[in-house]
Amino acid sequence: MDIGIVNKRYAAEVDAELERAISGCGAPEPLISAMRYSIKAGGKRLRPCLALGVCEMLGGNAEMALHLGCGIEMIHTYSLIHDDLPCMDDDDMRRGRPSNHRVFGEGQAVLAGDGLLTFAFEYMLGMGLVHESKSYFKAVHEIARRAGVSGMVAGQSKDLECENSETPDESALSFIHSHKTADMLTAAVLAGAYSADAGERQLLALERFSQKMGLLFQITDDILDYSGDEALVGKTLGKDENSRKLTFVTLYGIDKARELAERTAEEAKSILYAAFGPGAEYLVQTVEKMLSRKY
Ligand code: GRG
Repeated sequence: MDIGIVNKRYAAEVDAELERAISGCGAPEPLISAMRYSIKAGGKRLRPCLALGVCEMLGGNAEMALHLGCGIEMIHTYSLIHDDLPCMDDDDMRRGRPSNHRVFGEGQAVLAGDGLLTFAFEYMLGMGLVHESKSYFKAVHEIARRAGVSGMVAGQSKDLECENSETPDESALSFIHSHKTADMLTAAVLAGAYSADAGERQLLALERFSQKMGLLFQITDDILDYSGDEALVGKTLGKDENSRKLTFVTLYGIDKARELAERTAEEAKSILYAAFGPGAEYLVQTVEKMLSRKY
């Protein structure tokens, strides 16, 4: 399997479905343009690809995974728009182009984020009425929980609280990455699993795997902020150190952060081999790609 080819196929399906959904969402101008601007800004589509990849790995219903994956991508995109606002990370660039509020103004950017978040659930629940599957609704509940006040929003809140903190705090860092970053990746993996009616043991193994993958993703994100290529990453780099943000690089240094990334990738793969054997090739390659990512 060549994961690059597989993900290209998934991303094309996701792009087409997102465009179809957003076109019919009923938002007026300029709200619709602001929502579409960020949705179509060229993200990696990592989360919907994960949902589709896990669903295919377990022989599930690809339509369900596509609908859940697109909802997750809308939620992810809202979080990026809000994260870039001056009251949060204050970033001028995202996905290689000016961030949403730089183009549409702060008010419309807040609303584009609100719109994507709310529409994500309108869309996923609407599709749920077509699928009529209890597992699908379990997935929507899981997504809501992991995006919300005990998930990504909680992680972002702690992250803001820890900015400029004088004392490095490992437990705060662990809380931040596991909620701000890993929860939405976990939601995507579990959405794929629910689309395949996965059993408890598979769900548990995938949850454990996703937490490791989320940790790996955050460490590589912090490494890219320290030593990545701005043109490839598509956003302003070096901000973590300048704003004395709590990250794996500011806490442990670059060499230890790289070591930790490698160890975490091995741990993630071990969970996969133990639970799924060679059938987990898609996720194994995802981990390897994440470890060496340049953007
Ligand atoms: C505003 C509630 C709220 C949350 C914001 C997304 C986020 C939480 C913060 C962004 C800061 C950050 C770098 C988080 C690390 C993980 C992350 C979400 C990175 C961006 O995801 P990618 O690389 O982005 O998958 P693309 O653009 O490819 O989709």
